[in-house]
Amino acid sequence: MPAAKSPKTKRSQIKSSQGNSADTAARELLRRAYRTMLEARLLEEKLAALYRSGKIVGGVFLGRGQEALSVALGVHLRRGDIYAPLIRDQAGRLAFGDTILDTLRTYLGSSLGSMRGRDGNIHRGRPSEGYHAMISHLGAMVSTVCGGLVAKRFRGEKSAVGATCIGEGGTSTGSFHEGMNMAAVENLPLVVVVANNQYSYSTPNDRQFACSDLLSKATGYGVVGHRATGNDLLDCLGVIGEAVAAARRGEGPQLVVADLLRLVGHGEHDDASYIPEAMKKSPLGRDCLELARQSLIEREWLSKEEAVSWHEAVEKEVEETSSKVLREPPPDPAEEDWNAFASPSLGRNL
Ligand SMILES: Cc1ncc(C[n+]2csc(CCOP(=O)(O)OP(=O)(O)O)c2C)c(N)n1
Repeated sequence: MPAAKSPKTKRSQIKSSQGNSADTAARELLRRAYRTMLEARLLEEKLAALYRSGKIVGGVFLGRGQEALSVALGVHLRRGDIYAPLIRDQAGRLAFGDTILDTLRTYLGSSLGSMRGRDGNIHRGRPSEGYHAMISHLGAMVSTVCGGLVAKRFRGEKSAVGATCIGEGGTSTGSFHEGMNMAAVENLPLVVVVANNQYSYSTPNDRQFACSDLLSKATGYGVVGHRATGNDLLDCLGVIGEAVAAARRGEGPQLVVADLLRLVGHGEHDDASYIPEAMKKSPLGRDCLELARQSLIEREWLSKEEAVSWHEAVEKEVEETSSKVLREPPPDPAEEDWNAFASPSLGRNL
């Protein structure tokens, strides 16, 4: 039985000095992560506008303010890994290989999308590529990733990791407990990233859990804990990079807890008026995208001109893709052949 491991605090492994290949790799990783955050932000702004103009059916839940944490997990996963994103993980999804085109096709109900216009917005994935479609019931994805990892173990696939994200509210569910416990007992290469955005919808943390520090849950399960600053891209990349590497080395489940604030309502139907102004103005409320841009420019890893041209290019791509998808055909019920419970094309590589 492995001994309970104490939570760790890891600081960023990404240094600002320049001149060797490690620095070049760090620079490219940071630039790629920032560009992906920008894509997620501008894509979600478009989704919010489409929702308000009545073009999207169902809810729209955004990850504004959580892109640094989300992307940091997505960029550290690779082909053969399992990724189960949650509602605020547009940035992680894009980093894991999802596209602006397929995202818009799903939200706008195009029959040409991977969900063929049949499923709502965030419940999209490609299980055969290890990209799990989200189940709404909070905590459930911990178990689906554990199941996928056990399947890989049976097949003798040794180097894959499985990862999921969850809000702090989701850590209060029975599913989270069962999944974490199973991962710990089986010593699975699981990485769980907890975005502690202080509110579970409108419920504040003191009505959600009684421990003084969420990271102490790691000790309770006997897994390694890491702490990241949720709106600091460099820190998120360093800490999550270490957590993913440790899981890949066979060191068992890793729990990352990051404090931040979502800079929008729970969904686009919510104005977040329950979040106090003082909290919004505190360091927690600083915009991770703006901080990442400043940090890249200060290091001279991105010029101001490049930042502007990236913004314009992504905006253009989002606009053009949205116009194209709005003209695509909706699903035709008479043509449907996709079964509710099993489909030969799904599930081979869970
Ligand atoms: C088991 C379960 N209970 C309730 C809900 C409804 N619900 C969806 S999101 C949400 C709030 C989640 O809060 P948190 O886990 O902190 O994530 P955040 O929204 O803050 O990112 C709730 C209550 C659900 N999906 N599943």
